[in-house]
Amino acid sequence: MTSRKIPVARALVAATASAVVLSLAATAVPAHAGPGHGSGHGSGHGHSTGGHHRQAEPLVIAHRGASGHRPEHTLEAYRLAIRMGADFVEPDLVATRDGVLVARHENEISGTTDVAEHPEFAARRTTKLVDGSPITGWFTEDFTLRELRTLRAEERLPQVRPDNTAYDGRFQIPTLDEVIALVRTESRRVGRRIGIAPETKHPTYFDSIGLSLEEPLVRTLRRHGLDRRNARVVVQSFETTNLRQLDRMTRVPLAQLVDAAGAPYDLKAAGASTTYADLVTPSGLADIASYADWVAPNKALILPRDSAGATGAPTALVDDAHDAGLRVVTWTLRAENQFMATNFRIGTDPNAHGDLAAESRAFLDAGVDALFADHPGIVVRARDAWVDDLG
Ligand SMILES: [Ca+2]
Ligand SMILES: [Ca+2]
Repeated sequence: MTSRKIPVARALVAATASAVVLSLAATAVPAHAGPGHGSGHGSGHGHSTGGHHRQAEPLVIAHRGASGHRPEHTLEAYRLAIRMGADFVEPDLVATRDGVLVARHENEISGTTDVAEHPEFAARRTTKLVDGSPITGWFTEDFTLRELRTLRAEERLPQVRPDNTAYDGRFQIPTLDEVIALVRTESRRVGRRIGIAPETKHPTYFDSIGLSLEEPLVRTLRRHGLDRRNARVVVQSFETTNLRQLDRMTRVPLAQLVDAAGAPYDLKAAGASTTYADLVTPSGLADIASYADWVAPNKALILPRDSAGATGAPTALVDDAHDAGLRVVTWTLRAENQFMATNFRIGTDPNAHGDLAAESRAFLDAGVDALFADHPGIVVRARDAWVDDLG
């Protein structure tokens, strides 16, 4: 573990050895600290969960932008999220054929663009093995940035979010550079320092085709002056190997994503039997804390559903993660009934909105430090009310 990655809780225990360093670090922390500000005590709400004192106001991260309202991963979706009050926006990152990082949830883009309507690209439809699964469609790595620019974004869930299809065909696929520029511009406009939470998608796969994601990511962060420990940036991955690499490549905070089932593909590909469940045991969390600052579990790992599909008491995960010195961000809060536990649903229409504010409160009460949300406006209001209630 490098010294800069020492979680603050543990660092405070060892304060006799590093009191001077800590006090210097503390003076450098801005009032409203972001992910990775282990010493971000600025807001001082003093909320206590299971004996753990909350370090800062919980953050709302707009998942793929305000993806509940606009086609995901477009500048328009990110901009709307910021105007709705989101603290961070999340671009998922994949590579183009010429090695440019662009924002898409998947390298296969038939579900989120109009590529199928472009006869000039018809011959590029193909089947590839991605993380061991055969996927058929069109892939970003087969297009130059210039070619991708001729495509337009489409709503990924047209049945669930029919209103969003009004924006189909209007927005381009943005580059990481453009997302960072937008965040900078919008931060000035709204008077808040908006953060960015890029996710490296399929890093083992991209290595296998000679388009490693980490180097262009770190280069881009550096070019924008964001390769800093206190930058409002957190880089996420479902894989472990590339986060360990990034820990040596960049100063920005890192987040280990953990799904409710399965295993990190890098470990699987290496023949290891380690599962996501192993990652969130106390010893697994301690290992994550050696290279990352955040753990980002699927929300079912924090509030599991009972046989009726309702949430009850939280698991030990949030407390265990805090004990390991990690902060916790969970995913994904979405307004539609079908994505919620039964106790938050309103009516029986799977596409109608349930009580997202109640779901937000349940996870805040469970002690999470941040929430990924498709509908950031609702979650920001719920978070603000929850913080106010703390007095
Ligand atoms: Ca993501
Ligand atoms: Ca790589």
